[in-house]
Amino acid sequence: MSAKKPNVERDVTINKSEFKAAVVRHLHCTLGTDENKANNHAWWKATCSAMQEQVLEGIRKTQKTHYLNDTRAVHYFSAEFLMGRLLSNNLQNFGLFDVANDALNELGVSLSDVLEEEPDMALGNGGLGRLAACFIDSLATMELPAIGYGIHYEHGLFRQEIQGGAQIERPDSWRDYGNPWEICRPESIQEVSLYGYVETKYGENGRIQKEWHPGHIVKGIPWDIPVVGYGGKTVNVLRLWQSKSSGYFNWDVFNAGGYVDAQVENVQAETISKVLYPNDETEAGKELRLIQQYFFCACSLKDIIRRYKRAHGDDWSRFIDQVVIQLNDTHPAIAIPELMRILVDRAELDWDQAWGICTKVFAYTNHTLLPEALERWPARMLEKILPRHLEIIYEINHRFMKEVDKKWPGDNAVKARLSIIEEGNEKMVRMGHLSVIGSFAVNGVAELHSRLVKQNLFPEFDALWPGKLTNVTNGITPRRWLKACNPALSKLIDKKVGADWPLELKKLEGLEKYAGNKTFQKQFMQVKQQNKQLLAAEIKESLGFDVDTNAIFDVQIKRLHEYKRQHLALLHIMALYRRLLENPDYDMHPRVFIFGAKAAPGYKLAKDIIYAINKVADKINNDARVNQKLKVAFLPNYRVSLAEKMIPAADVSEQISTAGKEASGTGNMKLALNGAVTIGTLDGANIEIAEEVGDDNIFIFGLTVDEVNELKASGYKPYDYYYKNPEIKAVLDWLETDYFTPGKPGALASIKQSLLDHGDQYLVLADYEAYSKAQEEVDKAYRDKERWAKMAIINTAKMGKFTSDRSIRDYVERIWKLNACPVRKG
Ligand code: GPV
Repeated sequence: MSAKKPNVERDVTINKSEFKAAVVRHLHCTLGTDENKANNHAWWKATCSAMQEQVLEGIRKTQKTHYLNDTRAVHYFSAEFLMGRLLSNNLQNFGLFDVANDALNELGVSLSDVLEEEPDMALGNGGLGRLAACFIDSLATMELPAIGYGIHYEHGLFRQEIQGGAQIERPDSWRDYGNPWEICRPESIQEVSLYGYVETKYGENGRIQKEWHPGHIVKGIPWDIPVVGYGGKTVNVLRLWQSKSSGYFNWDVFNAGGYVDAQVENVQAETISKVLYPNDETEAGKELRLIQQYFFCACSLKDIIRRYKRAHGDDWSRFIDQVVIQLNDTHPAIAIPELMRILVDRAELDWDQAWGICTKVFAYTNHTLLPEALERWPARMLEKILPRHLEIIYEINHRFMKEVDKKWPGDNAVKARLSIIEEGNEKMVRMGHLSVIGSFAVNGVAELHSRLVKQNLFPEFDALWPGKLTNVTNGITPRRWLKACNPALSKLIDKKVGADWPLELKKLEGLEKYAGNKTFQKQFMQVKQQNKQLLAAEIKESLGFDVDTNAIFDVQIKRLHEYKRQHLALLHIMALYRRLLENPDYDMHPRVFIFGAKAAPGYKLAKDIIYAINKVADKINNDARVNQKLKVAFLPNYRVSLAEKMIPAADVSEQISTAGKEASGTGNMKLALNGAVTIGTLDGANIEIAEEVGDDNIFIFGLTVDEVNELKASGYKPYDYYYKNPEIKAVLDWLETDYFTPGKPGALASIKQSLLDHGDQYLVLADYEAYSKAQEEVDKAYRDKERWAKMAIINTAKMGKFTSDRSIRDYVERIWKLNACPVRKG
């Protein structure tokens, strides 16, 4: 039953001269250019096309194998897949990186320049979308039958520019010049209905029949993105749906002289997959967003059912053996009533039978406890867009309420808490409740988070269905996040523990015995130094100033959110600046604070914090009194490909969320894997990282979840900290002056206000002193070169647990019950 360990040996054999020939052939025959005229972009496309020959063979073999074996498969439903670039990954996973490098070299072209031509595929916001990308990498690597389902956004996450310190959003256009990886599958187009009304009919047998008469029909066009497993055997696909007008022309409107109005419907259909909502962890509440969610779920379910019927006809009895659907948060939760609709209204199964199938097919992952991220849809909106689904949700709820009454007879309070419908001014549908009720398994994404899901978010559900709520700690793919992004460290590791650690990450533990070895420490830190030089060059290119690579590279990279507390780091940076101004001999090792963060375009305070970081950076970087010791670099347009450059160069990893707020974090794992030492709170997966590396190899500070709760219960007063701690007072007051924003006093005042007058929800001031002390410990530790090298090595050595292969193994064994299906030659 368990997922087999993937095979290391390569199936694909193409040598350098064949690769060269293929690239040149594609320059000529696919791109219509030649070796003399081609620019790097053309070389990139030609190289992708040469790879794509191997990839397509892999897809064909994989699909044939899965079909012949009639395998059970997991269907990963996610509104986001943050894939990043694919060429380097596909070359690595096929074992063709060196072949391609040599081939291009002989053609007078640099592979690393060519790789830089690829636009990131940024069809996601942050951690949740990148997790989906790591998971499908692991699924293919472990030769598991799997398909990712999502939306083919025309525009992914916005491109961030910084102008005068402020974030400006620009549209992302990742496929403006064509995308060489995606394969259009017009033979699998689906139609999706929207709007309209429900007719109730009475069948011959007295059975009530519901018929949905939709007002609009849109087409879903599938684009397949190949997902190459490490070793190049299994190549799964990510299937993304693009919306198009159905061509269903509204002749009534047309004949009434409304030619333009009739065309408007086309525009609306194509709007559905136009753009990714850039809000991370905030419910949008917008009609188009709900339509996006339903659109991709309906297309995907039809696709799954078409494939099932090809093998099993109208016999639904084996559906639950063949299909499991993982819901990546509640974004695809509408798939639950949609499957009910198909089974009850279309296949004419009776309700109990249909519900029995549904509740054995769906599993749900919760990624947050933040109330503003828990999706709720106005019942009126659902009624308008999906009238039949709202009826089905009411029916699900009605039956569920009876079950609740059996367990807690007459308890209306518990019913109100558990109901899918939240009564109030406006009736709301709680998608989290629907997901828990309609799934056979529910998981959180780190031990602490899963415990809080059980204790705080869904306690009664846990009592009602013991064992349904569980934990699967997140993970990251070591292929992208070490092997590909940090080749120097990878080669050093190969020499010490062998080359199969990308498949068996626990093998990194073999490094532990060298942690105290001076020679190895030197080699390890030399690699870090090289990577810091590469990042320094990037900083110079992007921001125009030099940074000292002997300084501590202190990195905080993640979406900008108050709960992630970039402003805590900012206050501390301002305090260091102040200490240096007050005492030029203030003893600290030089440090470069490096940030990458996008703010949701409508999140005012998040944008203010970006502005403040940039303004403080300007001042510090240009102040000769301090800039030998202190620099701040905010790198614009943080994205997967930039993360791949920042992570290998980090000495310190900032993971400083308010305890209880970061469900897991995954950047924390990537940074530690690359030898960065964490300064962090006891939150999310930091706790499990601390367990792995040991207390001596991590800097833990701040309030625990229990202490946070106690402090809030006893009435937290941020002003107490302001008056008690002169440094806090000084830096907060500094924000109100025009020191950092000459001529514009008060331009940074909103941060101070949020921390004092608006109650400091995330306890920045309460944790300030502990953070500042922990940073002094970091400084002290770094100055002891041997101690630091040892810590860094142990961090890399102990990250085995956090491979996404382990997460997937957990899902496979405890939730999905899948078998690996090895793909062979031929
Ligand atoms: I809900 N997460 C995210 O990136 N976007 C969201 O909309 C939601 C959650 C993140 C969590 O914040 C991280 O702690 C977690 O590591 C990640 O999801 C993957 O589980």
